[in-house]
Amino acid sequence: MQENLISKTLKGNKSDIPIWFLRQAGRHIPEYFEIRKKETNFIKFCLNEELIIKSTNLPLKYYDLDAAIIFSDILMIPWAMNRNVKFTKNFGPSLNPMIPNETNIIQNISIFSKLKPLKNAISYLRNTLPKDIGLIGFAGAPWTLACYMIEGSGSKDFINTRKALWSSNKWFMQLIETLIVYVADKLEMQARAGADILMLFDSWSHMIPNNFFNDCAIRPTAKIIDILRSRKIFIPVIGFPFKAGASIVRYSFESKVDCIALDWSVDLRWAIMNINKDIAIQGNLDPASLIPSHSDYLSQNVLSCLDIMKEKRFIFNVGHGLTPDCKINNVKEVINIVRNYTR
Ligand code: 1CP
Repeated sequence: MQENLISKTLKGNKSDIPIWFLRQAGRHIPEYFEIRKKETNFIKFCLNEELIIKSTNLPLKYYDLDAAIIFSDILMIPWAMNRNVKFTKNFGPSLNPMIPNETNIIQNISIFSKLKPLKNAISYLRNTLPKDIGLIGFAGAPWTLACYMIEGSGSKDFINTRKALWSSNKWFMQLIETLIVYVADKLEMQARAGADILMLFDSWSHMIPNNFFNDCAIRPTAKIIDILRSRKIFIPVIGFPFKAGASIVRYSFESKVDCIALDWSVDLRWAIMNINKDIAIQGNLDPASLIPSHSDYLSQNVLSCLDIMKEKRFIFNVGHGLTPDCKINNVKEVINIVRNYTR
């Protein structure tokens, strides 16, 4: 039985470089829309065991990857918390916005029973996927979930969320504390069902005012990992503090993650000098480099990332999700370069 390369890298191995792609299961593969047509309501899609399994497996049909990421969405926790989450075509998610100081934050929700199809799909996938393919479970980090829950949708600046942080701080931190437990529950459920690796997406961490970065990103992440370890879940956790700038240094030392995922704006040479040397690094090709039909810079850039990370525990990935217009041939070219690279 062969362990997957990502788990090996996360545990200390430095031989071959593993590769997978953020948002690899979604919209850049035309066949996804065939599967998606079977259920037009996106929440119901994320609760349909058979469709979760098909979507998770889809990228493995096209690419030689080291992992599958379970098909779900970060907003399934707010959905389970009865925030009336809906996805509208060409608009994105909408939720009932939370009013600062509203009292109904603490609800005794059972993530385990609400997200049972996710659990069943993971068990099935772990039993059927080859052992050398890692299965990644994930959740949104508490700050990013709070952003959507207070704003009621996506936003360019999450002004209402930031305002609530300043004006109703005690309430805001109570919301973060509640989310910490639900996120830990969702991650625990995925680990128990068979996930090999967990990932926490803090996609809006660049919206956190600097003086609150510890309270809103680092401490909640450390607390989630403490809860998991206290529940005897010891699989590695990858943290993704998207675009958080220099704050990622402190995050790398204090958040207790086993690996930090870097966005495309981070200079890898700077990262290896400044980031905690005891954790692995994942990243950070610009997903936009996979859009043009032909680019002379693509292979050059992939090779330069590999050369910089030659001596490090490194997982090759993009620095944010693949976009719907990403070209399948470009993804294949990148995989080829990484597979043929010798350290
Ligand atoms: O109809 C559709 O198909 C909707 C598009 C879609 C898809 C394919 C959404 C709505 N979510 C997903 C799946 C998804 N979401 C996956 C797994 C599949 C994959 O590999 O694509 C993952 C890992 C996510 C995670 C997610 N959802 C994040 C974190 C990662 C990131 O991109 O920063 C975030 C922020 C979301 C919220 C979300 N869900 C969907 C949309 C359109 C959005 C973004 C809205 C916004 O811009 O604020």
